[in-house]
Amino acid sequence: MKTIFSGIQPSGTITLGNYIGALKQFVELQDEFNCYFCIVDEHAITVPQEPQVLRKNIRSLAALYLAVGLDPNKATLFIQSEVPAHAQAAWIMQCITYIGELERMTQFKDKSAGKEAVSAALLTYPPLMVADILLYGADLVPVGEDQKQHLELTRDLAQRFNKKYAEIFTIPEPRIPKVGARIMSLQDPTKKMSKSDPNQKGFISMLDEPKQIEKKIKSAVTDSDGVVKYDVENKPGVSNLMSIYSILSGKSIEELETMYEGKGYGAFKGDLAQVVIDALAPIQKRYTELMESQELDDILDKGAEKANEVASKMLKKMENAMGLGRKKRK
Ligand code: ATP
Ligand code: LTN
Repeated sequence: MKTIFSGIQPSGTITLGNYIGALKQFVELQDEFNCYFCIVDEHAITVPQEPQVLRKNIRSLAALYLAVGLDPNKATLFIQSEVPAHAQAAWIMQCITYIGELERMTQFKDKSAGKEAVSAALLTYPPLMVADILLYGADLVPVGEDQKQHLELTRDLAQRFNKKYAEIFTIPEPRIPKVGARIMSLQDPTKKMSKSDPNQKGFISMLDEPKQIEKKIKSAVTDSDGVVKYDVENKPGVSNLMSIYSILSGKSIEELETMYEGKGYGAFKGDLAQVVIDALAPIQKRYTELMESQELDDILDKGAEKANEVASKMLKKMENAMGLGRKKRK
């Protein structure tokens, strides 16, 4: 059975973009693969986080992973900081990474642009992600389009290590969905929808109430020609809304174009809001139940135990290969 690893940052409540680009795939994959899904809190602290808010977001993300349909009997769900091998392996990976490689990462450029104080960890973020993936021998990494460059670096570093020290790493492949790999901001359809966007109107959170969803979709930026047609280049706003509609309803883009021929954006947006509300309602219900239960902690405890077992073995192999410390007896 092939292995899958993926992670989401607890940097806010996850958005419809995270769901469509990542989480939705996770659920589809858990039957066929040996899956590890991680709440990457150590990645989240590369930018300032309020401790109480971070705690809350970690728990909330765990509940959402389960609420969308992740089954803890099939997949391992755990919190990154509860498995120390991640930070340890990240240090090792940093030692074989060139600064130039990190400075080229678009996520670093985007997140550091215009900021006065940028943490060193924002730059060294990718080797931690590389460590996450390689520790579990992942074959496949389901992510949205924005993570493609980080996956390329992961492959490069795995190959570099294998060549220089010992052939211990599997070279992972990204798994990017064909549709919905990049859901755009509702306020600026040239920017990806992001949970840490200071403009709340730009994203739909998985926990938004029906009224908020309706409001956000109604005020989504479109264009002035009033035609519901998929054309990313000239009609990025409408095309983005159509992608969301298509993925959540199962209707094809062509079907949507026919359905809304001559109807304008009002009707289209109204229906889309309902589609989103209906898709999120059962998830939100299950989420509330989970947040109130003890089940969540039991699942995370078990997940951390299993992850620690697997990750510490690989970390030992890495340390041995590099000659760190004394040779491990077992
Ligand atoms: P942040 O705003 O804090 O940087 P984010 O919303 O970009 O966070 P991540 O936690 O970095 O989300 O990403 C989790 C997963 O969701 C990744 O696989 C990422 O590729 C995917 N993803 C994030 N944003 C989108 C989007 N707009 N469309 C599709 N997939 C996305
Ligand atoms: N960098 C990713 C989150 C992330 C991740 C991972 C994704 C951290 N570690 C390992 C896949 C595999 C992001 O910003 N979306």
